[in-house]
Amino acid sequence: MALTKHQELNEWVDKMAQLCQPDKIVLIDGSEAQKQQLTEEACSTGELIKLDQEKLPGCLLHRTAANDVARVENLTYICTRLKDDAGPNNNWMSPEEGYRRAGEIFEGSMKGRTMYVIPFCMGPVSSPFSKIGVELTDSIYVVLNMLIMTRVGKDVLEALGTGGEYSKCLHGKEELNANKRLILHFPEDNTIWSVGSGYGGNVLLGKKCLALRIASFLARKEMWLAEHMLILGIEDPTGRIDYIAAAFPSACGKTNLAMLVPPEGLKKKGYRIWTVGDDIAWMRIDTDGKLWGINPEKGFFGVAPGTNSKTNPNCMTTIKKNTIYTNVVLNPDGTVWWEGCDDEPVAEGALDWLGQPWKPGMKDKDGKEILGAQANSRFTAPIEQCPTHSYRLEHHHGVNISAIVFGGRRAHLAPLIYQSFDWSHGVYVGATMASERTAAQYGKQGEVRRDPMAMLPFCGYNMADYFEHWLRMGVRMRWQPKIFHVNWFRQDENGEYLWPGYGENLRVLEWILARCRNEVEGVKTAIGFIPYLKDIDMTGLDVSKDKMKKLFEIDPQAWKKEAEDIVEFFQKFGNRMPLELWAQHEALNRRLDELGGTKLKG
Ligand code: OXD
Ligand code: MN
Repeated sequence: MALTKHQELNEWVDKMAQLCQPDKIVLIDGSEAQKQQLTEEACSTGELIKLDQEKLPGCLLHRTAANDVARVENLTYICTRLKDDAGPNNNWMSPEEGYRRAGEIFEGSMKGRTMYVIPFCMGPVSSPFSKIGVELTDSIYVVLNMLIMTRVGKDVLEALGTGGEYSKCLHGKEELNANKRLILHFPEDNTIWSVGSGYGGNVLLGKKCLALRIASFLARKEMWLAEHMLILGIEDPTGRIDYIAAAFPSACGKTNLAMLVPPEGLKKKGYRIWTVGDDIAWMRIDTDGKLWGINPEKGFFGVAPGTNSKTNPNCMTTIKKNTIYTNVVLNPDGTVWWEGCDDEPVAEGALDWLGQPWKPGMKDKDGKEILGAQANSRFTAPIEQCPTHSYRLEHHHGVNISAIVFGGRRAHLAPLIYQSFDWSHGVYVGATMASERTAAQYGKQGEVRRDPMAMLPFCGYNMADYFEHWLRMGVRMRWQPKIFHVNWFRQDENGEYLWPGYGENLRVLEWILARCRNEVEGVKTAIGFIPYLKDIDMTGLDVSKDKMKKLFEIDPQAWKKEAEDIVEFFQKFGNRMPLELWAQHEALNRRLDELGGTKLKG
């Protein structure tokens, strides 16, 4: 019997099966029974470990290979016919070379294994925002993660019908061999091939590969935005909800911000936060001329270390059941542990993320502490388990976006918050974002790298064209969201954080809302508007005036230096770079000369 009613899809699955030569092909139908059966199978082979089902019902643990713990930007390629279309922001290979090189690795790679066929939908099934994909994989871990992260199964095939469009996604573990690892995107063919890895960001192909790289390419063609952004709603005591989309590089606290708990001091104001998404936003201009957004995902794939009841209590509730943990410590009682969680590590009998006996305080031969959980260890959990999840998650047209926030991890330079002068300046602010590298990426941690709109690793085409696209989107909108930049990570001269972050960030979001509603004035500086200090509600928070001053300090010399760095970055894109952004750059330089640094106003 044919696999599906979609003839072309069946033919593609056949063709990929001829290449990979699996023993069996199994269609994933999204049923609980099939999920249970696959879970049992993976537990019997050791691919997954069942955790204590009373303390952590439905929870599982997976360990990746030691060399396979993060996204591999150096092995991630955009395969367009013309190299320039991929741009200097991407590694490039021609489609012929990509299919040939990966094809050689895929050849026969699923012998003795099963190929699972996962029909999935990014976004609510049948929403005009949504896109369908089909992922072929030989990993049960991938299947079970996709069941949490995306909408999977019969409804999706129904929506696809007999001839609907879908992204062709092929994944193979191929012994998790780093020398045979390639993450290839063929945007012109709506195709993704990923081989040699088992790490989420490389293999859950609906996420970074489809929902960002391929989707960004499609979004430019179809006039919408696919962004590396969380979406949260802030409900005020009158019941009005404003939605904010915010872009931060990986591991900069997007998940925490998306589930923020109002701080004690602001509790009596009665704000409520609604979580729409923590990682990806797809946004379209609706017939009202406003920007509307959805979260195409249905789960969280979040970073475990540092997650606890203080930093993110809603997340802690979310991950107590039906969660897949990856690369954390296994306690002898079948529970899990990671650095910066609520509990003390157990003294005896724990296994580290590699499955080796581990004790707190263990050191390696160079005297460096051995981490129990891998620094980029993760949890995969359903969004509907989050106490703050938005009731709009299944709404086909999403939520209206009032503000866009860009943010980076900068020890110096960027103030706590500033607002761009207008859309075009806001695009410049996003295009010049920079952040210090974290454990989610390979490379030297702490080093500042430019990461425009937090999309550097995820923009599936030439970023100069992407900036142009953002500018055009602004022109098309009748109501443009206001654009802001935040930095929760500014430090003083002793390396101490100046701002407490987490729930206290609501104080900054409150100013953003007040600006969107034209309720407060801003102080004009060379880089944008900053708040009058009186407009940031500090009730119940003890941050000295001196620290506040430092948080908002704008050092014209340091900004001039930043501007030079920006020139170097923009120049990489040659004459494809939109002139409008160069004009914004000139204007910044002029304002730095004219206005100099900040004069904070009370
Ligand atoms: C992620 C990332 O996993 O950005 O979300 O790396
Ligand atoms: Mn991300």
